[in-house]
Amino acid sequence: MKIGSSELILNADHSIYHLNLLPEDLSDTIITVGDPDRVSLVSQYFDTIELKKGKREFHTHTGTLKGKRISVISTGIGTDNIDIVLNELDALVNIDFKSRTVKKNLTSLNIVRIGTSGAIQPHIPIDSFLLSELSIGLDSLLHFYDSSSIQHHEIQQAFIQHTNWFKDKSTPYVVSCDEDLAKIMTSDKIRFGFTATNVGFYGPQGRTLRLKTQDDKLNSKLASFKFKDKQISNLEMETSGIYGLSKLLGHRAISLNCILANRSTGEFSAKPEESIHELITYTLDKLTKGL
Ligand code: R1P
Repeated sequence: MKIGSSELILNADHSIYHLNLLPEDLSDTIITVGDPDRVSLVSQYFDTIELKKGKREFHTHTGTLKGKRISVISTGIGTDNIDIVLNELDALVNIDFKSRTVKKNLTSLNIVRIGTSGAIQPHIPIDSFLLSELSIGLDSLLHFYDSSSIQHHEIQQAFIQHTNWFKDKSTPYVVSCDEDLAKIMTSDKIRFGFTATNVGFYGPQGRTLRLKTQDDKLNSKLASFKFKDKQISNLEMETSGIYGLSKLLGHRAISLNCILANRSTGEFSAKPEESIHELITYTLDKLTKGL
């Protein structure tokens, strides 16, 4: 079936609407970062850079490292942006832009997020690296898709019961990482975690500057939730969307977070740039050796 020009929007040069990329601009190994300035922090390690393109907060560099072609792209902040990035990355590989039809042979992308995050468990050290084994989406993104089959309903129900979840907010959804990619990307430097993704940085993550939140116990309810041996480890703003949409579209995704803050002890990293830099070199090393 032909996809209309209001649904799959292409720019004058036939690049995709927001990412501003052509199909040939993209590798099947993709690193996502939130901050557009972090794109060059990653690509500075490439042996060659063939492409630098951008539009809005979506900046992409594609190049090679030790013979491996990698694209690094910034997503900006939030699962609303993740909806755009994941759908457009998928369209670049799985939709024929000329015929506007879905290709017969689909490509599966390897997607690795390098992000920053705040821990909510006191034992998680500042500057440590966390791979989200699971993510609970407190945003509503996945509910706009036919996604029930990939949600972990048992964990969701237990969470709703434990937190007496708000009646005026969408149902939390739990999604998981790609286990094969997680195996490749892990080592004793990485701890596994259960990441909560929410729609904001302040109130939705229990931060109060001048505004009172609806429930001042939200973070402590998240931290005290336990499902078998799983406890929610950290808070950020993208992982649930990346995992949910990647799984639905047939891509492999993991999210690596550098823990810059600990919300339960009140600490913040004394060397955030250095720690992010270490996570970048760790990820590139694993990607070039393992994939
Ligand atoms: C908030 O400061 C931003 O930082 C975290 C949050 O998820 C949010 O996007 O991740 P990034 O460092 O990847 O942007």
